[in-house]
Amino acid sequence: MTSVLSSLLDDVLRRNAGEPEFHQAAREVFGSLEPVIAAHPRYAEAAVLERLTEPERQLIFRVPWTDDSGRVRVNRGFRVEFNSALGPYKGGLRFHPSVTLGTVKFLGFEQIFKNALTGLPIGGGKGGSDFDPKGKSDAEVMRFCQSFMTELYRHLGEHTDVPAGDIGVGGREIGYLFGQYKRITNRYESGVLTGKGVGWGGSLVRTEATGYGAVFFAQRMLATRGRDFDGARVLVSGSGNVAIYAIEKVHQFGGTVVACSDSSGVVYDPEGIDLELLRQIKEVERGRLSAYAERRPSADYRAGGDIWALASETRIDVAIPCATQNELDAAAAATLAAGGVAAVVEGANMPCTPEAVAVLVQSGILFAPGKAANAGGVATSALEMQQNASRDAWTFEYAEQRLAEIMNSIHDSCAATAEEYGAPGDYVLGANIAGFVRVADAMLALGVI
Ligand code: NDP
Ligand code: 2IT
Repeated sequence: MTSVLSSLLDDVLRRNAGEPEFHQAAREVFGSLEPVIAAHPRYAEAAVLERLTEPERQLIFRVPWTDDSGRVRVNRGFRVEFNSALGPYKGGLRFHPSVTLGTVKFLGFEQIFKNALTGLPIGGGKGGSDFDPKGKSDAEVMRFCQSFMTELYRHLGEHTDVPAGDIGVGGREIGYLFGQYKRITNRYESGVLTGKGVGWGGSLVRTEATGYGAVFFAQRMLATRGRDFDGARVLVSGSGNVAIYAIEKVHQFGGTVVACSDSSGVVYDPEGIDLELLRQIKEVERGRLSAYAERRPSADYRAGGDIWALASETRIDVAIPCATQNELDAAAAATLAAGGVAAVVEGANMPCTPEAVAVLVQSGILFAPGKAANAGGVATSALEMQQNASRDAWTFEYAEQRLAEIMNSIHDSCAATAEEYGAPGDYVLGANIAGFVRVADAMLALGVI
């Protein structure tokens, strides 16, 4: 990194003390930008990086709600409106006890580049709360969502800021949030939230889009080495929205997902994950993964286990981390490399530590960063906004075809950009530069704002 870039990065780290995940995301992007900043002095002259790393607006608010026993509880709500050069702020809401401002800033920063890569008119933002939906009744989740939206609604709008789901926020939460927005504003403004139910303004394929998209990306990337999913044995971490539909698409492509996980343990099922059973437990019963092994004779449950360690006991061709940030470290990467894994594809946001990425790349493993590989979710959110704007509803086949085209185009633009900047096969550099150029050029055109 040049001294100018590293002193800019030092400033970002200093001004955002105590936010290690945001530091990690910023460091990764800065680590790719040297060739593009050197080739185009206009970006430095207009202080594009200084502006990109400073959110346009950061909101933190109190969310009081009453639990089923009548006790008043208080959580913290966040929305970081990072960059709107390309369109309204767009990005999910995460409800998880680990959420801090730094978490939301890392996710919002990544979202700027991810959304730019989709080629669609969406800026970058993210939000959430340290509220834990686990173990809460539907009525408690509803009261929390209503209180959260009672503050947030004034900052939203289909042309301003459009949230969606993320960890802990799915169709149920989006429903309660939309209901409260509609009630407060007296507007049926469908395009203000995405991930809605298909019966009331949602898009077919949005639920599946992130997992499907990651596998479309992986398929295109594997093809550069003459490989595909047919007959492949795959690890998918997590067992939430992204994981479930990544598993489904791998199976449709002829591969076998032999393990998945949650924060309590790992299921190893050498016959392949039974998706119907998994969906019943996770989506219908909202249960834990341990229940899967209790009902499936071929499965083995390992409490507290490490899913990546399976690569040392059985053949694994592709790993798709779909749980959370920093879930795959250097030791896990070394296990995958020693086991002969061909590709690691980030379905989650920043699941691989920087040390893990270094090990994978040095081992010659294909590596797809989340901001490219998991962009199918937000891309389909933008397609949902498009359907809402035209009061239309597309078929599943058409929406999935659009998703596949977008993922192929993101893959190809990352690959071509890496090639152009002298680093063929480096999808991290390709994604960071391709995303940066699109948003930076828009920022230049819009002036100093
Ligand atoms: P869900 O809430 O549906 O599922 C999350 C899964 O990850 C669960 O299996 C959960 O296990 C596990 N998990 C969450 N936090 C932790 C943790 N701290 N430690 C260990 N395991 C954890 O979320 P999604 O599937 O929607 O999101 C998964 C990832 O994909 C996130 O990184 C998210 O940012 C990213 N993503 C999501 C998109 C979307 O459209 N939903 C789009 C693009 C990226 P448990 O139940 O035990 O907590
Ligand atoms: O990380 C992500 O891209 C998401 N959680 C989806 C965001 C969206 O607006 O659909």
